[in-house]
Amino acid sequence: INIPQPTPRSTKPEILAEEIIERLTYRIGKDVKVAKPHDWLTASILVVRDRIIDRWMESTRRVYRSGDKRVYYLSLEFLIGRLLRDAVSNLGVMSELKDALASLGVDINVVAGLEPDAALGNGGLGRLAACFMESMATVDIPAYGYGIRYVHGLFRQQMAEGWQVELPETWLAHGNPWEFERRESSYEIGFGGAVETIGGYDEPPRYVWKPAERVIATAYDTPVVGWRAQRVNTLRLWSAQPIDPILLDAFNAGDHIGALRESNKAEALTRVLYPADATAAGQELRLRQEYFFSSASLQDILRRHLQQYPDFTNLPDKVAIQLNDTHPAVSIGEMMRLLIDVHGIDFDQAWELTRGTFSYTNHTLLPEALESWPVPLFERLLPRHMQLVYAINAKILLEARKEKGFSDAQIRSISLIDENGDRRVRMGNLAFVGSHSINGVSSLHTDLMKVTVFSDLHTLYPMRINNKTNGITPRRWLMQCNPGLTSLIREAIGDKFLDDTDALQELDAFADDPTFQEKFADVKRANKVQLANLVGSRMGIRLDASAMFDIQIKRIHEYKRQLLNIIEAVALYDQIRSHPELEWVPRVKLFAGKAAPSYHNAKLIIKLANDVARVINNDPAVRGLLKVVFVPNYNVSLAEVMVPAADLSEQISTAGMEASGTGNMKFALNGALTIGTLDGANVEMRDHVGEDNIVIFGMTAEEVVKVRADTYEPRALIEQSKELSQALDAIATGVFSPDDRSRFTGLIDGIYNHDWFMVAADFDAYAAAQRTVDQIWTDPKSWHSKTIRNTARMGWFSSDRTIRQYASEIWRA
Ligand code: DL6
Repeated sequence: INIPQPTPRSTKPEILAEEIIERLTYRIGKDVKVAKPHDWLTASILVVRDRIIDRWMESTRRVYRSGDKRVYYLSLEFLIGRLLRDAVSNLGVMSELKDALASLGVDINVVAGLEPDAALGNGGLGRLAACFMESMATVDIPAYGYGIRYVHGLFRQQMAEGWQVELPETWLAHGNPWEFERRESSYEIGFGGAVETIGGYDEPPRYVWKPAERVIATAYDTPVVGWRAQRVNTLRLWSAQPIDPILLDAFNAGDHIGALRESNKAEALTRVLYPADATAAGQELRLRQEYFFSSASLQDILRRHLQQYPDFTNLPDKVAIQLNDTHPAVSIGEMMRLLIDVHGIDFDQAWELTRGTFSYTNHTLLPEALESWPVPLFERLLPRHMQLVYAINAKILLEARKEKGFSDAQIRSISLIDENGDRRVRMGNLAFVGSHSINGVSSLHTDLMKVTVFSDLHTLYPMRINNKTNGITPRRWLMQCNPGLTSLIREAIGDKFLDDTDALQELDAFADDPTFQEKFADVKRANKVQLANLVGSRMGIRLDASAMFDIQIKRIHEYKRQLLNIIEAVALYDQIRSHPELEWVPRVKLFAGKAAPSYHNAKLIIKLANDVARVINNDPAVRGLLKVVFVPNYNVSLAEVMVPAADLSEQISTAGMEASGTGNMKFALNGALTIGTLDGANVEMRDHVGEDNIVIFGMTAEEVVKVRADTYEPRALIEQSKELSQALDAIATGVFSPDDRSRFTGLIDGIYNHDWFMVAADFDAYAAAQRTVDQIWTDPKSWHSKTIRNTARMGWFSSDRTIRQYASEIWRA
C-alpha cells in the first residue's frame, strides 16, 4: 500500500492561529470565549509540538539508515525548566507564534510565563544534563536522555519568618502537553527474591534471578529540539506502575486499602525527587529508584540494538552510555546481568562489552556524596547484582595484586566493597572499573580526582581519567534569557555567534568603545529593572537599579560559602555606619537557593540571610547604601531573570570543593564581573577572560589542604581581624536575632572552633577583593570594558564545545 506521508506543518502566523483554535476546541474541548490562560498555553504547546514531530521522526529514521552510534545519557536528574521558549526559539518561529497569539488577543509572555518549571533535578548536575540534551541535539548527535518522570520535582521553597519551608511541587497539575506516553515501551523491573543456580555439573552453571517483587516501567518521551532544529532527540523518562492495578480479591473482601497497597508502593517509586544535593540520601527508596531507571533504560537500549543488529558483538561501536555521576552506576551490574543471564554471553566477554560501552562522569569530591550502599541492603534488593559485584571485584583485585603488585592498603582502597566499619558497596569504584573513561568536570577537579578519591584506581588504570570542562547552552543562557544583549551583540558583530559562540571574541574590539559601552550598560540596566520589578511584586522590597547588583544564587551549602558573603555584608554594614563620611558604593546583595531539608546549617544560613536583611534594610543609618535580599524559591526560571541582571557574580567556594560550577559561566557570559576563588571552572574562566577582568581572592586548593593539615587555628586569626571579629560577635550575640539571641551562636562557634570551610582564613582577602570591586565600579569605563570582555571571551564555555569533546574523545560518536 502506498501510505501518504503527512505534509510538514506551516509556520505562518495565520495557520498557527487557526490551529491553536482548533486544538483549543477539539483537543481541550474549550470554547474560545471561556478558555483560561492555561488552555491557551496547552493549545500553543500542542501546535508547536506538531512542528517538531516531523523532524523528530526524521532524526530517528536517519540513525537507522546511517547506522551511527547512539549516545545514551543516564541521569537521575534533568533540571529542565520551561520548554516553550526553548523549543520555539530553536525552531525559529518565535515571532510567528507571537503574532499568531497576538492575533487572538493573547500575549505570548503571559502564556509562556504560566508554563511550570520541570524541576526534575537538584542543582548543577541536573541542569548540566539539561544543557547537554540541548547541545547533543544541536551538534547533531543521535542521543537519548534517560531518567525518571517524578510526579513531584524539587520542592517549592517558601519562607516562614525567614525559615525555609518545603512544599510539594506539582508541575503535572495541568498535564504535560510535551510528552508522549509509550505504553508499548514497558519493562518489568524486579526487586528482592533469590538467585537459582541451574546446571553446573557438566556445563557452566546458569543463574536465574527470581525477584520477589516486580513493577512496570513505562516510558514518557519528550522531544528535545536542537538549535535551528537540525536534529530532535528524545528525553525518555520512566514512570513506575504496578503489575496489578488493584487486587480485586482483597477489594471484594472489603480490604479497600490493602487492595491498593501494591499499586501505591509501585507508584511511590517515581513519585518524588530526592531533595538531597551532594549527600547520599541513604534510603532504600533511592536505591530502588536508581535500579528501576537503570534497568528500564538498559533493557530499552539492548532491545533497540537487537532491532538493528543480530547480536551484541558490535555493542561498543554502536552504543555509548554516559553515567551522570554514580546514581546510575548499578547499570554496570545490570548490563552484566542482562548480557550473561538473559542473552547467554560469558562473563569475560560481557565484561569487555560493558567496559567498552560505559563511561562515567564524577561531579563531586565531597566524601559524603560518594554513594555507597550497605551490603545487606544491596544484597536483599539485588541479590544477583551482589553476586556480580563480587565477581567483578575478584577479577579487578586479582589483576591489581598479580599484575601491578598492589599493596594491602591499595587493594582496600580500590575494592568495590568498603570494609571500614559496616560493609558497603562503593558505587564510585563500580562506575570506575566498569567504564573505559572517567571524567571530571573542570581541569582542577580532574587533577584532584587523580590524587584524592580515585588515586589508587588511577594508578591501576592511568589512561582512564580525563577532563571535560562543563559548559552551558548559549541558547537558554544568552539568547532566550537576555534578548536585549543578544540584539546588541548582533548589531555589533553580526549573527555568526548564534551558531558559533567563539565568534563572540569579535566583541573585544568594542570593549573600550564609549557608544557600545553605553548601550551595553543600558541593556544591563533594563535587565536590572526587570529583576527589581520581580522582587518588588513578589516581596514588596524596592530596589534601586542604579546600585550594584551583587548576586549569589546556587544550592545553599557550607562549602559554597554563602556565610562568607553574609558576614561580609555585616562587616560592610558596620563600616557604612561607622564611616558615613566615606563614599560607599550602593549595593544590593541578592541571594537565592534551596537547602536540603535535612541540612541543618544550610537552613540556618537562609534564616541568617533573612535576619540580616531585615535589620540592614530597615536601618536608616544605612541610607539605602546596602540592601540584602533573599529571593525565595530559586529555580531555572528565576535564574533566567537574575543572571542577566547581575553586575557582580559571587563564586566564592572553598578552593578544591566546587567541582566546576556552571552559574559562574552564565553570569560572565551575560556581562557580570566575577569575584571568586581559584576553584572549579573559575580557574579556566580566569585563563579565558584574563586576570584583569576577574577578581580572584583567597587560598588555592593546595593551600587549603596544607592549612588544614597544619594546625589551623581560626580563633587566633579571627582575633587579629577587627572587622571579622566584630561581625561574628554581632551575629553570635543576637544583634540580628533579638527574638532568639543564641540562634546563630552554634553556627559562629563552628567558625571559631574548626572552620572546615575556611571562612575566617579567607575573610580578609574577600573583604579586600570587594573593595577592589567597589573601586572598579566607581570608574564606569573600566567596569564596562571588563564586563564586555567577559561576554566576549566566554564563548569557549558553550556546552556545544563540551559535547563535541565528549563525542570525539569519549563516545567516538
Ligand atoms: O558538573 C555539574 C555540577 C558542578 O558544576 C558543580 O560544581 C557540582 O557541585 C555539581 N554536583 C552536584 C551534585 N553532585 N553529586 N553527586 O550537583 O555538579
